[in-house]
Amino acid sequence: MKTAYLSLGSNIGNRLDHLRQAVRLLHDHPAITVRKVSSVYETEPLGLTEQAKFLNIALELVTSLEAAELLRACQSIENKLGRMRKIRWGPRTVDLDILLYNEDSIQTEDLIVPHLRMQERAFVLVPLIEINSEVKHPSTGALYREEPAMREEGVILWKQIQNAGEFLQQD
Ligand code: PH2
Ligand code: MG
Ligand code: MG
Repeated sequence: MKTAYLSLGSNIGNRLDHLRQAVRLLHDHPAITVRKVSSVYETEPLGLTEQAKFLNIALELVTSLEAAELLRACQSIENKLGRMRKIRWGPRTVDLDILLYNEDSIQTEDLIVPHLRMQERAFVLVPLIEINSEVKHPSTGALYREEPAMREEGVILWKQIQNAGEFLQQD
């Protein structure tokens, strides 16, 4: 079994519902168990700033899938939830990014782990550190909690979550 950390984000429609459905679909996968879910944070959009605020969470899962298979599972959930809006070519309702996988460093055409620039993004780091404050870069050993981006503004606790079960069960 491998441990992986994911970052999830949504900024369209019922954002919380999209995150919850994505976590449920992950957990329902026969080869994936979602172990921890962070609180939900409302975050200022980064990159393209002319868009709605995001809800972001991080989660910890264990899986027998290889990293490439986990990526495909994530993409299939993105497609499934994106399609629910029935807007052709419309924006995705949920984004699932693999941050860390089994302390591996991966560089393929489809997947780079650790996720590029995750250490510069408070909307990734703050939820991640909440579920595991000891996570570090697999090759440099740098603790993510010590990254300066951790102290950036624009990441607000929106809904406190105590455990994964609670997150999945709420209406
Ligand atoms: N995702 C992006 C671009 N910008 N900003 C926030 N706050 N949260 C995100 O999840 C996010 C973003 C592309 O994946
Ligand atoms: Mg992303
Ligand atoms: Mg993505």
